[in-house]
Amino acid sequence: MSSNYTFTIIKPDAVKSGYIGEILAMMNRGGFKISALKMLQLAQSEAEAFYAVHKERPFFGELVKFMSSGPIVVGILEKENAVEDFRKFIGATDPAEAAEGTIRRKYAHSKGENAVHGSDSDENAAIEASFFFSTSERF
Ligand code: FUP
Repeated sequence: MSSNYTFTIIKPDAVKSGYIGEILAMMNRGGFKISALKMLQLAQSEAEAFYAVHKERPFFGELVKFMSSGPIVVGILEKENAVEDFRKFIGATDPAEAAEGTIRRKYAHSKGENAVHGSDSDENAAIEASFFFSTSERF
């Protein structure tokens, strides 16, 4: 059975462009309920730890640099079938391939600076949510 939450990040590009409010509103309208939320900036070492699964990929260095370059907003979103539905809702990794009406189509500029993150499995949603939130910060 799939769990009912996913983990999201509004990335530095979208925060810098002033899209926090619009993106959160879009998530709400899409049926995702915010059950945890905070704004912070990752240290380089924290970004490396969060993206450790990608450490062999050629873009790892750039990804870490970008994700620690400015403030981000992290959150937990609740909905039935949250992980799969949210992946569809944000669109393809490359905004040029993201479907009309998705968050990345609307707010992302490139494959690297692509506005938002969404967990790719229930297992990763649990790992990522607990990376940022203690139990007293989850509602
Ligand atoms: P996604 O799950 O859609 O975020 O995409 P991936 O798991 O393929 O990639 C993880 C992160 O690596 C993306 F958010 C952006 C970054 N990335 C790049 O910087 N360059 C690439 O060519 C592919 C991904």
